[in-house]
Amino acid sequence: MRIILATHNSHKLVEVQAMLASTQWEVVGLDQYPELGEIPEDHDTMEANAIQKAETLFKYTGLPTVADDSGIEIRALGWAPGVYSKRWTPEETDEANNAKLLVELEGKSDRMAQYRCAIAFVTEKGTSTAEGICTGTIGHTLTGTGGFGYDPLFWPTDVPGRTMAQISLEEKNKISHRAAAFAHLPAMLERYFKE
Ligand code: ITT
Repeated sequence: MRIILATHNSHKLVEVQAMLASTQWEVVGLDQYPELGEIPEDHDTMEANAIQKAETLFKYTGLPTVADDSGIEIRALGWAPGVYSKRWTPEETDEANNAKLLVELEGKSDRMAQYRCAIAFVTEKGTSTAEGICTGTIGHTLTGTGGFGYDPLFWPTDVPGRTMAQISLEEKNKISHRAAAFAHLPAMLERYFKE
C-alpha cells in the first residue's frame, strides 16, 4: 500500500523508505507530483509546518500522507535556528548554513545541540502528530561526507567518535530524531485501519 511522504528532500525520502522497508508500505515522495511545486511552510513550529505540508498534499492526492519538518537546535544560541534551519542563510544551502554555524559558535565552549523532527500523518479520518529528538555536540570542522544538512558538524551522543555524516544509513536510522518520530507511525497506521 502506498503512503506519500510530503518532501522534496531526497535524503529524507531514502531514510524513511529504509525505515519502512520491511512493512507493507511503499513510500513515495513529491517527485511523483512535479506539478505541485513548493508546499508552503510558514509557521513558527515544526509541528505546525509538518501538519501544513501533510494536509496540503493530502487535499491534493486523497492518499494517506506523512510529512516531516525538522531542524537543529543549538543550546548556546537560545536553541536557534530550530524551525528556520533550512532558511538560516540567504543561500539556504548546507554549505552556507554550516559555515554560519561555525562562525556563531566561535569561542563558545557550550556546543550542545539537538536535532528535532516533527511528523504529521493525515488521512480522511484526521491528523496525528509525533516528535523525536537526537542529542549531540557541534564540532569545529566539517567531518564526513554522508547524510545531509548539518550532519558533518553533528557528533551524536549515541555514536561516540563519529559525526552523523560518518555513520551508515542503518546506524542513522537507529538513533536519529527522524527515526524516533517515525517510530510512532506504525501505531498511527494501525489506528487508521482499525477505526
Ligand atoms: P521538505 O520541507 O521538502 O521536507 P527540507 O529539506 O526543506 O525538505 P525542512 O524544512 O524540514 O526540510 O528543513 C530541515 C532542515 O533541517 C534541513 O535542510 C537541514 O538543514 C536540517 N536537518 C533536518 N534533519 C536533518 C538531518 O537528519 N541531518 C542533517 N540536517 C538535518
